[in-house]
Amino acid sequence: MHERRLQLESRSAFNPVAEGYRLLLLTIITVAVLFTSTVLVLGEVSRPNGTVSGPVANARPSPVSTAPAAAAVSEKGGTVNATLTDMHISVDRTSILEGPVIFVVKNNGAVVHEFDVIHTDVPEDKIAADTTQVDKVDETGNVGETGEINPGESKTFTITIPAGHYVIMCNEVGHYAAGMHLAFTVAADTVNATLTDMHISVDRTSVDAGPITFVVKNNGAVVHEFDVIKTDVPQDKLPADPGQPGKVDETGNVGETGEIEPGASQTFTITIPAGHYVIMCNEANHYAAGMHLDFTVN
Ligand SMILES: [Cu+2]
Repeated sequence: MHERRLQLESRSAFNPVAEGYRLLLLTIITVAVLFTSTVLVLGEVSRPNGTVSGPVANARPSPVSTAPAAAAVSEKGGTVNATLTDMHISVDRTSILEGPVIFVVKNNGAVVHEFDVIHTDVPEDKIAADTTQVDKVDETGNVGETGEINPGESKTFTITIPAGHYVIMCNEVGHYAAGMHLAFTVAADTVNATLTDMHISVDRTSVDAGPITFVVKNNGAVVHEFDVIKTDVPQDKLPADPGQPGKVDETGNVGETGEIEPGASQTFTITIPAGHYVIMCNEANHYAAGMHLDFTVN
């Protein structure tokens, strides 16, 4: 009996046909498993959101989606993403070029918070107490805010604020004192100009559209001015002003300093569209003497 069982086992184990089918089946299964794994791994890697499926990611409201539209209007400003926790404010940038600013604020804390933007020269941790409200600070200079945000929720607002120093804070009772504040800077997009007898020099001849601040210094010995003219005419081809000898036509003037005494400076900010401009001094005979240059707003 023992011998017979051995015979049966050995007969089935060494059956060449059965062995052939078994190897073929194993090979098919192995190839199928490898192929499926490869497809799964590649699919996972090529998906930007990792394991989050496309439909779920798309269903989630995306507050940042408003950014491209605003960016098309102006190259200045942009989006600031902020996160509120108990008790801290974090932002993905602490300065921005003057222009429309979109604040996208998420409350990741367990309690209600708010997000206030205050225009002030006071350092972030030196805002005065509000004399009428216990454990709150004075909101003088508030230029924009979310209002209260519930835990887990987001709010977005857009403001165009001038260059300067700002404090961002939460003014829920006790939250400022607990540390919910930070300094924020809006920087002017500045063109520095120097006037001499008889030349204008600038540190840049092109800027992006949006607010531009001209800082103009008269280093000459006589009075000069600084005029910005929107025109398709080249810098040295402005027509003469028939009514004023020695001066040129100022049609298209979008901003100027007025007269600047020797040694003095003047600053002005204008928001002008893309195009070609001529910058010049129109004191009598100064244009003809060479006080002009081409300027481009992109
Ligand atoms: Cu001049």
